[in-house]
This record gives sequence, structure tokens and C-alpha cells, in this order.
Amino acid sequence: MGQPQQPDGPEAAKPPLRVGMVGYAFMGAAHSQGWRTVGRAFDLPLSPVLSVICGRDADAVRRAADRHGWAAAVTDWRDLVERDDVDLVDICTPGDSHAEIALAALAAGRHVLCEKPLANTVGEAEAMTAAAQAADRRGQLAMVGFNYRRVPATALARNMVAEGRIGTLRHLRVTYLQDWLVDPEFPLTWRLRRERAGSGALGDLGAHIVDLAQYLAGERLAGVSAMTETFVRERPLPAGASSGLSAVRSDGAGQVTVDDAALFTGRFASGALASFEATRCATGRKNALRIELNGTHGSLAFDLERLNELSYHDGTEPGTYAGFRRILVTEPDHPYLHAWWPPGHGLGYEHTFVHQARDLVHAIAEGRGPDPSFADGLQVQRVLAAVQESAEKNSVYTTVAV
Ligand code: SOE
Repeated sequence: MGQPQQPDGPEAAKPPLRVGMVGYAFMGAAHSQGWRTVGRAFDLPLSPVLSVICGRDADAVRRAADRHGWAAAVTDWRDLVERDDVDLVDICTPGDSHAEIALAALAAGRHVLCEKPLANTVGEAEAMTAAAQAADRRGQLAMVGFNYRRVPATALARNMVAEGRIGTLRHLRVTYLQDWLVDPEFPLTWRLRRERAGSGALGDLGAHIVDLAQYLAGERLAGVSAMTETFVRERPLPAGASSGLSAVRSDGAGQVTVDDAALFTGRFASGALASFEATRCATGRKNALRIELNGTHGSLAFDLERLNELSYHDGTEPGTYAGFRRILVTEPDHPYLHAWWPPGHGLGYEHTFVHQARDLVHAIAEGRGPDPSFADGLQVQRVLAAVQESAEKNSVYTTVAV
């Protein structure tokens, strides 16, 4: 590992924002590239520095530090949050450690970025939110990482809804489909155990679509009716399974304790209706997030597989010429695009993490609460809890706690 990626050129003159990240798997890699890239794409008031990365396996985290450009590697997050070369703690771990790391980081005077879902339970999310609100009064900021808000096309959709371009919302339908659990031999990893992940597709994918739906609609869900299912209830234990895992079958399989899929309907405070589907068993669908909003004056539709595009139907046009048209979201006046390429040169999934870092850096420099805040993350957690409660009560309509 070299020295911290010290900013050069115009970056050198700006105060640093020294990041310490906990976790180095998929989200750790995605956030690392966000921190590496953001200062070179955007003109920022602070210069992010990749100070230190943390993981339990010393060799693996050292390799991750070298691969992703972190200046130091440690194995205990408790040390990381106290280091004097860390201003912001970025939490990219499984959900069962979000609360303890965030609470320690806030107590140590650090800013925090926490991956979604905010926590595994409403109680944890409430404690995190209270700590974040107290820390905010000390000038510390905390954000939860709902990165799909930061696709230029979804940010444009949010602006269009807010401008009234679809009129009053009547319907929203959103699906988030993956298929990596179709194979019954896929092992019992942490995402399939309630004590580690809190829930299955609901917290992993459902959290994204609940947040995105509320963000685009500009309002919150009042209540839900839900069902969940676990299609494969026992899976092979992963190689080297931790002592916490016990086999429930003679062939060494362990019990799955989370949902494979969640389907739910929701009613917004305005009375608009919504439908949600989150599953990791939709054969052939790899990371298929699609959302459509129907209003009195028009509709908007987004497909993550075509993330540089937004479909728009202007219901005020005469029927002869009306229809869904494709907005290619690559113009310099589209959200975030001024920093990137000429029109027509698209962005990708990884850019959402660059945009997330950009927005957090600006919020910290300007001393204003970032969105989504921990309070936003808590509200999503309360929707997920209402979904689970409804599903346990034979889909009875369940109001979302406020
Ligand atoms: C699930 O496989 C997952 O990695 C989510 O955890 C991420 O939040 C999503 O962006 C991609 O899919």
C-alpha cells in the first residue's frame, strides 16, 4: 500500500475529506471507485482521500487496499473509527453491524455513510437516527446509501414529478428482480440468515424500491398489504461455515430464515396506489429494476437495464401525436451529466456511487443534512416492518408506523 491517494493539481488546494471504509466486498468495491473518481469528475469543495479500509481477514483486506487504492488496511473497525486520519466512516458491511459501527463513528465525531438497508430492525434504525440527529447538532452528517436515487434518469424523473409534468399521482408500480437464488444448491450465505441480514429480498431489494418509490412520488406510504415466500427452505452450508451455523439435515444443509420474495401493495398518503415486487428467484432477471408512475397528466417509466433513458408520456398532448417517448438522459443540463461526457455517451451503475459521494461531500462542506438521511432510512425500515407484519397476518392491511 502506498501513501494516501493524495489529491494532485487543483485538488491539492482543497481541504481533505478522509474516508475510512468498513467492508470490501461488492459494495466496498463500488464505494471505493466512487471515492476514487468523484474528485476527478466533479469540482468539489473538499477532496476525498481513501485513508483506510477495514476487514476481518488481514490478508484479504490488504489485497483490497492495494486493489482499490486505500492507503492503509486494518482488521478492527473500532480502531478505524478512532483514527485521526478518518473524517468519515463508510459502512459497507452486512446489516447486523450497521448500528454498532454507525453509533461508534458518530460518537467518535465522524460523518457516516451507511449502506442500505439502514439496519436490520426498526429499533436499531431508531437508535441510529437519534444518534445522527444529535450528531447533526455537532456538525456531523449521516447518509444512507440508496444509490438508485442518483441515476441521472431517476433524478430527472423526480424533478419532472415535482414540476407537475405527470399531474397528480394515481399509480406507481415497481419491481426489482434478480435470480441468483433460483439454484437450490446456492449456499446458505449471510444474506439468507435473519440474524445477519434482517430479511431476504425484502430488505436487500425491497428497501431500494420502497425508497425509490417514495422519492419519485414525493410522498410516503401510509400502509401496505403483503405476502412473502421462502421457496427454498434449506440450503447447503457454505464452505468453512461459521460456528453460528447448524445443519438441520443429515446432508449438512442449514435452514434459510429469510424471504426469497416479497410482493406487496401500498397506499400513499395522497390515496395513490402502488405495487411492489422484490425477488431473487425471477429466473433470467439479473438486476432488473423497473418503475412506472401514472398521473392525471402523464406517465414516467424507468428500466435500470436501460439506465440512460427515461420514458415519458405527456398526457396533455393531443391523442393523435401522444405516446411514450424516450428521453436520452445524457444532456449536460440533466442531473450530474455536466461532469461527464458529451451527449449520447452513456453512464453506468458505478456512476451512481460517484454521484452519491458527490452529494455527500457537498452536504458536508455546506453543513446541511444529506438526503437520504438516517431518518429517511428509518422510515423505509418502518415500511419493511409493516410488510413483514402484514405478511405474517395473512396479508392484512398494515399501517406504516410514523
Ligand atoms: C443484491 O444482490 C445487490 O447486491 C444489492 O445488495 C445492491 O444494493 C444492489 O444495488 C445490487 O444487488
